[in-house]
Amino acid sequence: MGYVDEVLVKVKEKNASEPEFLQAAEEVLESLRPVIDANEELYRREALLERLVEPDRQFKFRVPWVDDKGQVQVNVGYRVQYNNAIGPYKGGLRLHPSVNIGIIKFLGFEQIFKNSLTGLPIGGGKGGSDFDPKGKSDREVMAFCQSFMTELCKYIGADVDVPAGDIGTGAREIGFMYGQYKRIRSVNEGVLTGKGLSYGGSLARTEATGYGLLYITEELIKCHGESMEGKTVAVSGAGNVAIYAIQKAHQMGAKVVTCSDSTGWIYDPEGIDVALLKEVKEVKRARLTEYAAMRPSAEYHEGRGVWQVKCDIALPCATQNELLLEDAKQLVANGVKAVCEGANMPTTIDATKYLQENGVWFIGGKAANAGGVATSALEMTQNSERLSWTFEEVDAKLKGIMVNIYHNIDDAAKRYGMEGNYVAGANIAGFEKVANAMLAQGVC
Ligand code: NDP
Ligand code: 2IT
Repeated sequence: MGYVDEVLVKVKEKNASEPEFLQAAEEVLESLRPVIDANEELYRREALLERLVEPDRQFKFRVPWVDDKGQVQVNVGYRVQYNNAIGPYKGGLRLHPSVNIGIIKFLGFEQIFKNSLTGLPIGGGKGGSDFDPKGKSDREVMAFCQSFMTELCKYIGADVDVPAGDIGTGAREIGFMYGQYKRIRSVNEGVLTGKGLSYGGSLARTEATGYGLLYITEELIKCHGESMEGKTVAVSGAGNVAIYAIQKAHQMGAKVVTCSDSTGWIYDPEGIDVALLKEVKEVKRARLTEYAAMRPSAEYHEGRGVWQVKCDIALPCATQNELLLEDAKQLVANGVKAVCEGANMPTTIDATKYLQENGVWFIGGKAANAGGVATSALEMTQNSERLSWTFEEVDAKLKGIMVNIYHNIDDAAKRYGMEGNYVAGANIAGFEKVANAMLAQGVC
C-alpha cells in the first residue's frame, strides 16, 4: 500500500466520528499523491503526513455566562492549534450551534494550507463555540465573549496564536474579546485580528475576504480570455464574506442576482442592493424577508435554491457542504463557467469532481477565500510596527496577494501535469512550503 493510502486508513480509523474533518483530510491527501509519491521514502520515514494531520494541541473548555434573566448558561469552547511550522497559529473563531471538535479540526486543517498560500508567515489554527449569537442581546454576547476569553487568553498571544472572526464572530464579538484579553493580560498587542479601527484594526479587513474572492475570480476569468463585465453571478450567504463579494462584483461590472441565509434565499433580477442588504444584516441583524419587503424587484423563497438560478459565475459564501452534486448538475446545465469558494469547503467532493469534469473552472476555498486571513496578517504587521496603512495600501497588497495565489496554484497544477485543476494546485503549493519548513525543523 502506498504511503498516502496507509495514512488515509489511519486517519479514518482515528477520526471516525468527525465527518467534516475526514472530508477535508481526504481531499487534501488524495490531491497530494503525485508530490508524496515523488518523495515517498523520505516522507514516510519522517512520518510527515501523520504529523500534518494530527494537531499540535487542542483545547476544549467550559464557558459559563449569565443571561439577561439571571440564568446561568453553559457553552463549550474550542481552540485547535494545528501547525505552526511557518508562523504563529492563525485562524478564526466560529460561533454557531453546530460547532464541534470535528468542524473546528476541519477548519484548522484547511487553514494550514490556506495560510501558507498567502505567502505570509502564519501557521494554522481555528476555534469557536456552540454558542448561538442569534437572538441574544449585546449584553449577553458580551457576557459570553468575556467568559470565553477568560479561558482562551491562557493559550494565545501575538507571537503564539492569533484568532479572528468567522461565522457568528464579527467586529462586535472581537471587540468584547479584545477588551477582556487586555483586562487579564494588561497588554495591548495584536492578539486578535478584525479589531475596530480605533484600537488596532486594519482598514479593508472587513471587506477583505469578499474582495479577495473577486480579485482571484477576476484573474481566473481574465486568464481564460474573458472579463467580469456583464457576467451574472449567484452568491449564497448574506454575511461578511457574501456582502463584500457582492459589492466588489458590482464594482467590476457584474450583476449578482442572489443571496441567502440559513432560512431562505433572495432572487433579485435587478441585482442585489448592497446598501439595503447591509442595513438588514449588519445593522438590524434581521432575516432576508426584510430585504424582500423593502425591495420590489426581489423574490424571497424559503429553504435553499440559489444554485437553481442561471448564472455565469457561482460564489458559495455561507458554510460547508452547501453546494451538493444535484446543485452542481443544475449549474452545469445552466452553463456556469466558474465556481469560486468564498466559504470553507462549501462544495462536496462529488460536486467538485462533477464541476471539474464538466469543464467548470473551480477554485476551492483555501485559495479563493485566503484574502481574509492574508489581510489579518497585514493587520498583525501594522500592529507590530505600530502604524496604520491606508485603505488603498492594504487593498493593493490584498489584490497582489490574490493574483499571486492564482498564478502559484495554476503553476503547481501544471508542474504535476494537472493543468486547470486548481484544487490540487492549491493543496500542493500550500503543502510544499509547510512540508519544507517541517523537514528543516526536525522531528517536532
Ligand atoms: P457570517 O456569520 O458573517 O455569515 C454567514 C452566512 O452564512 C449568514 O448569511 C448565515 O445565515 C449563513 N449560514 C451560516 N450557516 C448556515 C447554514 N448552516 N445553512 C445556511 N446558511 C448558513 O460568516 P462569514 O461570512 O464570515 O463566513 C461565511 C463562510 O466564509 C464560512 O464558511 C467561513 O468559515 C468562511 N470564511 C470567512 C472568512 C472571514 O474573514 N469572515 C474568511 C474565510 C472564510 P444566517 O444569517 O441565517 O446565520
Ligand atoms: O477561514 C478563515 O480564513 C477565516 N475565518 C479568517 C481567519 C483570520 O485569521 O483572519
